[in-house]
Amino acid sequence: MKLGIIGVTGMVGRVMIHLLEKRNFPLKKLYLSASNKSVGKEFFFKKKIYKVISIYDLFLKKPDIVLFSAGSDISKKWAPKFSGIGSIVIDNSSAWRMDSEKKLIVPEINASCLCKKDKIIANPNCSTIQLVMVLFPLHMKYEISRIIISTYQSVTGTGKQALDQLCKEQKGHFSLKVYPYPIYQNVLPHCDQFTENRYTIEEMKLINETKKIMNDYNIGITATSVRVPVIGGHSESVNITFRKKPNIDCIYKILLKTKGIIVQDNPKKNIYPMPLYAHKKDEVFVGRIRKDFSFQNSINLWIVADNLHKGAATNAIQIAEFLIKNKHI
Ligand code: 2RA
Repeated sequence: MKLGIIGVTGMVGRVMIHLLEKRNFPLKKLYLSASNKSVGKEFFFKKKIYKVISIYDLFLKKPDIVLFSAGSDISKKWAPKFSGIGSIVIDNSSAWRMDSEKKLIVPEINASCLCKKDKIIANPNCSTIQLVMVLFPLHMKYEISRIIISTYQSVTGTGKQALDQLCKEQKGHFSLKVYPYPIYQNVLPHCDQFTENRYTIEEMKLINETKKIMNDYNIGITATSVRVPVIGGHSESVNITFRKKPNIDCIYKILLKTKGIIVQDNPKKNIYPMPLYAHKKDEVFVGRIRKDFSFQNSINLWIVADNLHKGAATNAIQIAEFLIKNKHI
């Protein structure tokens, strides 16, 4: 397998290299690529040095799979070129997610819909992945009619500059870079840009991507996305209303046996998911599972995952692993 990463110097790209090594991904060749200013930079993979090459040079290598994590503009420009020479693109940007011709994949949920002609595969937004991981098995059992989500999102979702802004502010240096206000000791009800309808792009991604992945456009979804001064992962408070009457014990059992999910839920022992402990993990953590006494057929729960892992790099690599296992390549 010849695999390339585009955007290797970014936060997600770095996690991708780490996970390829940790998961012993079957590789014949690994190519690391990034913007021209990073060409020549060095990375370690399995104790060997790899130099960053340009996207054009990666293109000339004709990789079997390319993991894109360099933003929408690069994906729009380069993904069709790579797919045109037979590479399979797994794209972590938002460029193709809502394109009706492209599939939006969370392997535990809908990878079986992939076929050999899918040459550009979209990786969902981080906050959506962890949400649908928990929603989907419950939807299969009780049919969700409505979801209300509030997120508490790590600065790592914005990127390295945001992490730098937080670290500098912790030390008392306030020179705003990424956010319109300080993030240290603050909470911003604002992730990504605002759209015409007064929701942010991040909120609209949660709404639209969730429906596409679950293949159900009848679910009512509303979201508020919030940036918090945290680095370990995204947290989500989720209120779910079902068409069928849910049973809390049964919900526990379903989530306990769902692959990729870890239930952390023991109020007597103060056990619940937190970004401090989800940091650098590949699973999605769920807890605070409880009945909503204010509305029929409704529950509340709390979901946490490392947005750079299952929310981005892990999911992309799992898609690649699925393609290999199922002989799509
Ligand atoms: C964020 N969803 O956390 C973004 C990252 N993809 O802002």
